[in-house]
Amino acid sequence: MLKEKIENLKKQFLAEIERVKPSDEALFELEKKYTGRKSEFIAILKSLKDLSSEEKKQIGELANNTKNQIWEIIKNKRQEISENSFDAEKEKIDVTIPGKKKNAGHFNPISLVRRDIEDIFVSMGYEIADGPEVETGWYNFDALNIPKDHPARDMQDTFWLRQKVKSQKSKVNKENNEESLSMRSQTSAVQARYMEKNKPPLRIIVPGKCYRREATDTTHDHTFYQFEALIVGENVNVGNLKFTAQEFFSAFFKQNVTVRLRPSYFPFVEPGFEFDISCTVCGGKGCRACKGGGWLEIGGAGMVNQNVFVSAGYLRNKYQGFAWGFGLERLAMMKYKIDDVRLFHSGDLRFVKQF
Ligand code: FA5
Repeated sequence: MLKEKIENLKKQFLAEIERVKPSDEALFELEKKYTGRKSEFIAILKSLKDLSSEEKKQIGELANNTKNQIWEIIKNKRQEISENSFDAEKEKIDVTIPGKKKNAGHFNPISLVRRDIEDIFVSMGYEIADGPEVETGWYNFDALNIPKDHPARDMQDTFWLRQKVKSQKSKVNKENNEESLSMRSQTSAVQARYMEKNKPPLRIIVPGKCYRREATDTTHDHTFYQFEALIVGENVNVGNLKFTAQEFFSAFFKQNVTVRLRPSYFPFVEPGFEFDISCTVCGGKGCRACKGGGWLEIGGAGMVNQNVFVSAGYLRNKYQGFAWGFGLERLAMMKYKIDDVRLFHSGDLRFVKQF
């Protein structure tokens, strides 16, 4: 009877191992079920003790053989699984299939130009300074020698905010002791801010965003970038200004660019200049970018007015300095031959992706 039981167990095992999907877990479960401590097989082996020695020998041998066969079958199945686990068909790589293109971000031309400018000036020993885009009337105008009723203020009429702040020294607003905030219209606003906290000699550039209420055209946008330069020392002159600008433009355009200084008026400089460079889109012949003139107005410049030094807390006539405020987009337009400033903020990916 035990003999039949063993043979039935074997048959049952063989049928079951054919049915299960071979996996390490499934084989472990089968091994446990048929030969584990709590298996029927072990129960049979334990009951051998009640048999005669002849039967013990016979059944014992059969049980052991059967158990060994089960183990052998399981062992072979395990071997098969490990051999088949590498599926050459699944694993093969077709190196000729075109790869998936990764969309990498890249810099906007304004950032590219800004980084170039910063590199050049840092190599000339300048510090890069910064200031807020929401600015008080004091720093954007009054400290720059532009009092409230001065016409130069209208030229840069900008976006005013409703919020008012405690007046910062502005004589005009002393009565009610508060003044309006606006989006700064020029990076010159950083001049007095920086000088209040730093004593000469100093050399800074201030790249940053400016805002103006403009009727926009190919060279004017409502939001644009300028970069200010400010040098203050005891012996600074217009020659230094022109030389520095020329050094910068040659490095920036990697070619000789013609510079033109025209007398102009900005209340915060004396003397003051309008600063032009030859149009690099058309080489000076005249095109849409330079509105046919061959020159592109890059910015304003001049020797710092002593009133600005006084507003910043310096002694009158102790120092001299030069300053300029150049348009960043205008430089980018020339460098990359772009003929409309409004493209920079258009959000048009066809434009941005070209850089
Ligand atoms: C100024 O803003 C003065 N703060 C510059 C200055 C600094 C003069 C230091 C003296 C000493 P202006 O308004 O001309 O000046 O602007 C300077 C430059 O900013 C322009 O030449 C132009 O390149 C750029 N810019 C001005 N307005 C716009 C605009 N709406 N869109 C694009 N670029 C502009």
